[in-house]
Amino acid sequence: MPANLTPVYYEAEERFKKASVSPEKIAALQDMLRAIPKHKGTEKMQAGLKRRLSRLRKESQKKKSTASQKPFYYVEREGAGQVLLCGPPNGGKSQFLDTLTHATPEVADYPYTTRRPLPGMMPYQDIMIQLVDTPPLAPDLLESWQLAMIEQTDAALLIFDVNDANLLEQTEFVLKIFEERGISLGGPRPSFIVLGNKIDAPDGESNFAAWHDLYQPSFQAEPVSALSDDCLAQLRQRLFDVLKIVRVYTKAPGKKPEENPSPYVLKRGSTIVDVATTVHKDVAQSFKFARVWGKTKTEGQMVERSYIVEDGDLVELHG
Ligand SMILES: Nc1nc2c(ncn2[C@@H]2O[C@H](COP(=O)(O)OP(=O)(O)OP(=O)(O)O)[C@@H](O)[C@H]2O)c(=O)[nH]1
Ligand SMILES: [Mg+2]
Repeated sequence: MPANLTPVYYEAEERFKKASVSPEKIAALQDMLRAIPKHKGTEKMQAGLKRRLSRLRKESQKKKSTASQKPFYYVEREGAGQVLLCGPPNGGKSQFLDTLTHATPEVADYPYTTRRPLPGMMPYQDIMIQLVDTPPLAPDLLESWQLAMIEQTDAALLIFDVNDANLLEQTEFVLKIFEERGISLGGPRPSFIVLGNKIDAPDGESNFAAWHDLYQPSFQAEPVSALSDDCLAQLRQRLFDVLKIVRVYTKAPGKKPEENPSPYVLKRGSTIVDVATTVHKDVAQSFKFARVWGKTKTEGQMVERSYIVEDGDLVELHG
């Protein structure tokens, strides 16, 4: 039986091959395990991955007890997707985590407040998106795990304070370390949203405009204020869009849909067969056709195996 490995799996495998230290290898292996389709054809591969993972964990435990290592942080993905909050000191990263989630990070009007990553869950309609606050990207305390976390996340908010006297140095620094590490602001993963924050402050808008004009060949920044409800509402929507995910609801054949069904969350571009695989490997194996109620497919239209699901589709899987 073909393994049908997904692009997410191959991307994690690539990271595993490139990883030079155990924590990065462990993180990549965990992602491979999560991304591998769960069916009979991959059982051996799954077992192999688990064995490698357990060996690496044991090795790194041993190393920890024998050598005093620098800390390495990694935040396990939860919910519909992970968005990392990163950027220079004092830009407002923790402020966004504080306002958009129930987490309670330290927010302070001086740089270098945040010392380790802190996750929080942001409700978006009927799903949860994980936001992760991180320590600042700054020359004097940059750690390689900070860049590893950026490489491994689904999407990132890169936040600058447009009124900071060091804004240009900060921007140059971030562009330099990203380039050295091969992280592209226009790449497919992670997808970036670059924010020019604190436009509510005096001269905030004109400072944003000058900075935006200077750097727009390298990236497109968006003006924002963490203190504005309008900005925050738009940002929630942008975070959902940038994750490139779709929500699909299922119902049993011939029955009415549930009252408040929880959606299955899939990558944009997934097919109806991917939905069946996500629901259960048995469903995928016996899958014959589906009926779909959605924005473009109405009234239970029958669809083929290659049908690409859309956000909000309600599907009935027939075996
Ligand atoms: N006026 C204004 N102040 C803001 C805004 N966003 C954040 N702040 C303030 O800016 C200061 C720094 O915010 P933090 O969220 O702690 O910044 P940070 O990026 O987490 O800083 P580090 O953890 O040191 O990297 C705090 O006093 C915030 O209240 C904004 O949109 N407008
Ligand atoms: Mg902070």
